[in-house]
Amino acid sequence: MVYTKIVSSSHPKLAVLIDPDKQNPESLLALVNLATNCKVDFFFIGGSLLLEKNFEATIENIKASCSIPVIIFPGNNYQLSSRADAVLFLSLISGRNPEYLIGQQVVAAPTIKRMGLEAIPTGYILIDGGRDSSTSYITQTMPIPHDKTDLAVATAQAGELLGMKLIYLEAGSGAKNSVSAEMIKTVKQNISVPLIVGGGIRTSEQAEEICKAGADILVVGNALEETPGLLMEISLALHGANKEKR
Ligand code: 1GP
Repeated sequence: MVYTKIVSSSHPKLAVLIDPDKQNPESLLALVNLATNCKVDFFFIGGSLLLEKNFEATIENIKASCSIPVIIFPGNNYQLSSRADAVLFLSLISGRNPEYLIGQQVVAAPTIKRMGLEAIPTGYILIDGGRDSSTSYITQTMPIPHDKTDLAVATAQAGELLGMKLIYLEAGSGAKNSVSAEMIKTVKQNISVPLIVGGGIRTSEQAEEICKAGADILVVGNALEETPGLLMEISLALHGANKEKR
């Protein structure tokens, strides 16, 4: 079970986000090999808007090339596959759009059950990352302002009380500013489920700061497209943050 792996230790874990539309088989294989060398813990796969029909094939290719678990990070209810190891069953709890709080989930649930796919209930919280995000536009929801830590904490607590097993603080893919260390630290102190943090992470220093603040899983996507070498730096930074946590 993927969730068991997530909670099995308090070491910060590293997830690489793969947007299937941005990969071809060669670039995917290179990324998978790099991720294996960098001891990446999970692949997240999905996107706000997928136009190419290679979602399934991308998962299949990853599974054929490595043993890193593939977790679907769905932009909508079409992004499901029985070949994946799990799906983040997201509810956008920072928003007030019923379609992304429960509507998409109702459509997806029978398929997930039929596939026997592990679904991990996840409270998805969008934080202002300093620029308009695709998530905000597609879901027609407002992010929580970057400095409103109290709102992020209350939202995360509500998610936990509703039974969500993970909380995801998301600054949006390609965010100018990642979620602040102060917000991560305060949210983490006020919940007891693992915390995922992503959006706009471009340096190993940022990664280290985010893990020290309390993130259990760090998600990196965009930055690796331009600078694949960053993955090794982030992986080493995580191990450093890990030593200080212990
Ligand atoms: C976005 O949190 C992820 O959903 C990753 O963001 O692409 O900015 O790394 P980046």
